[in-house]
Amino acid sequence: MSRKVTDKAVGNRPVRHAKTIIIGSGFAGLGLAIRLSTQGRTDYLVLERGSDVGGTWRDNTYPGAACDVPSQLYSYSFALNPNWSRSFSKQGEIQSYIQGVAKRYNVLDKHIFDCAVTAAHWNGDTARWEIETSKGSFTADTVVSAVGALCEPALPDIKGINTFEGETFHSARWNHDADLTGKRVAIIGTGASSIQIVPSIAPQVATLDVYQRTAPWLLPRMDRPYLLPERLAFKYLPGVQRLSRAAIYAARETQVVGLAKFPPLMQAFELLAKAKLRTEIRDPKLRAKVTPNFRIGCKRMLISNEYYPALSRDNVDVITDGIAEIRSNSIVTEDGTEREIDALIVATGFHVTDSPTYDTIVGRDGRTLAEVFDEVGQQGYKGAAVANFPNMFFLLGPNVGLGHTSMVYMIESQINYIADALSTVDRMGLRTVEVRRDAQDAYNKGLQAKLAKSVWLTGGCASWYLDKHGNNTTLWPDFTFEFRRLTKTFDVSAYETTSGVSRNDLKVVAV
Ligand code: N01
Repeated sequence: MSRKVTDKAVGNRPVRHAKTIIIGSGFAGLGLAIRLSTQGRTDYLVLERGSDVGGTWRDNTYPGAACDVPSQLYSYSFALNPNWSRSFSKQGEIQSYIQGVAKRYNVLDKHIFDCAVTAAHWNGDTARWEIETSKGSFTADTVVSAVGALCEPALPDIKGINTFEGETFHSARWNHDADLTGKRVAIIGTGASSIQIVPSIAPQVATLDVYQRTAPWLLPRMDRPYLLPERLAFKYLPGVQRLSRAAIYAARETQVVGLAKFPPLMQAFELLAKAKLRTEIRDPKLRAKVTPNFRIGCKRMLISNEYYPALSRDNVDVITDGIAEIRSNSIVTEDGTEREIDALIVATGFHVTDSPTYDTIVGRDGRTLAEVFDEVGQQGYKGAAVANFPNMFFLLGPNVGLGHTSMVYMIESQINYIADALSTVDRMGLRTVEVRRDAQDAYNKGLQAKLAKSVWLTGGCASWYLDKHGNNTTLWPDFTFEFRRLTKTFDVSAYETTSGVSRNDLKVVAV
């Protein structure tokens, strides 16, 4: 096994160099690694802070963790999985799929695991990124950040939360050693993670207090096991699986019309969700508590057939009074009620528009990504580049997220773009490539004009889709095939470039 990277000593400290360094090996980073390998590129490394591939599917192991996008869409187009056991896959099956693809495409020897990136600085003199990690220093001509938006758990800023003495953990860091059987448990949050956790643990715990700040909209989960004939057809007639995938893709794409273009159409979904609520919650008081007060789609639409029945259980209580304080063994709400608990689960989401990773990336003018975003908001160009950060690309950067279909589709669109960017840099002999500010501004003006009429901005809710400036800097506001078209090839004309490559000062070694 040999990795073609270069090695240069700085003092006594070896600095490993690779032409391209990818940070993170979830669906996005791994997908790009596979593309580079299949193009015959050997001069890249993937730095992954975890000890395995999979990203969010490696980390989110909470009870009930499963995908809310159909299995057929939740795979790479170049590696369809005929073996999905159900129409909506569970976490373990998705993680096994990702691990299997990494092995099959032989890219694991390009990975350095347990390697957390702590800083990345652009050095304009050498035209390189200097990267500090828990496993030493690296340099790279180009860095691709593939860390994703849902990787840094957000803890609520609630008085006394650190004084709680019982078992406590975030949904994305589930402590499987903690036995919740027969315990009095509280869960804060009622988002996509919580609605999967609640029905999974409710039968096991003594009591479950669900602290709800905003009631989510729920739609039916059309989940079922695949029948043997279907699985055989997927396996031996790949065209059948492609057809099934195309049909699911097309059906879901119709949601864009209501979500992004004409929100009143979302009322149809609202009617369905209200009917579900009436059928599944018979108690009018509980039903009133969990009835949302915003247009469906404004926050992520959730799917579950078990959540409402779980809330109706005798040992489950939905608490809508705000949390005033957390004490060593209880939660006190604003009405003064104190409820004792043994364990606290925090399902309060992630740092999306304020990711701590933004503090660690320092661009051309010495400002961090966090400082740049603080000023203008989380803006980028095609979700793949940010002005002031030369030779850096992003997978799952600003305004690439979706509320209705598979992120793998967006990731593959971005992989096309970035792989073409890297080829263009080579072909044109470019030393640096940085998106032009005016190109980025024009792109964002267009995005925000589209977003202004979307349900995410008109639907009357607060959500993690919006940044502190009130702009939606997370979601793509159009059909996903439109994004695919936009990212088909690298548009070098939108970038400032410099040429002249002379990087032969480094010897090539095998590590
Ligand atoms: O997080 P969330 P999540 N006090 O941010 C509440 C993806 N995902 O981990 O709505 C009290 O959605 C907050 O309340 P409010 C998916 O993209 C996918 O559940 O802000 N409550 C909300 O109820 C998803 O969108 C799958 O008022 C507080 C909850 O915590 C994303 O991950 C499965 C609070 C946070 O919900 C995140 O989902 C799971 C506070 N201080 C997740 N702060 C799939 O199936 C926050 N909350 C693919």
